[in-house]
Amino acid sequence: MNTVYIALGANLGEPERTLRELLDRLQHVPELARVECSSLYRSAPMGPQDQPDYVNAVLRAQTNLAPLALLDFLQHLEDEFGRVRSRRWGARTLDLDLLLFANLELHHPRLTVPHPGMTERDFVLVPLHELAPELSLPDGRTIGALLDGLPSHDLVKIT
Ligand code: ROI
Repeated sequence: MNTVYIALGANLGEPERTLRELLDRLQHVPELARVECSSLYRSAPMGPQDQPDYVNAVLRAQTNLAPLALLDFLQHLEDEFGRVRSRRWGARTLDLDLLLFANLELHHPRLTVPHPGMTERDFVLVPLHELAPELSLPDGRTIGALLDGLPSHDLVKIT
């Protein structure tokens, strides 16, 4: 089994409800074990500002899937939970990003791990730090140090 971290984000429809339904579902899928989630956070959109606020969270799970099989599984869930993609960096009903896969560094046309944007995103680092305060990236940087390097956090904990 490998430990994986996955970022959740949604800002269309009822994002909080979408994430809670997803989390319920993930407790019962054979692909993932020991699913644990951070609090949910409300965050202002990064990118185009003319879209609703996001609800973001990070989950940790154990899996026997290989990285690309896990990616397929996550993309399938995005489709199932009604992803609507209008434009790059536009609003979406559910976005699932594989952040970390064990201590692996992977560069594949379909998948880069660690997720390249994660080190600059408060809506990823804050929930990740809540879930795993001692965690570090494969290159040795700690989540705490990355968080200290961010200019400010603009996140409100929902639960
Ligand atoms: N902004 C926030 N706050 N949360 C997200 O999950 C998110 N996802 C995105 C972009 C459009 C970059 N902005 C976001 O894909």
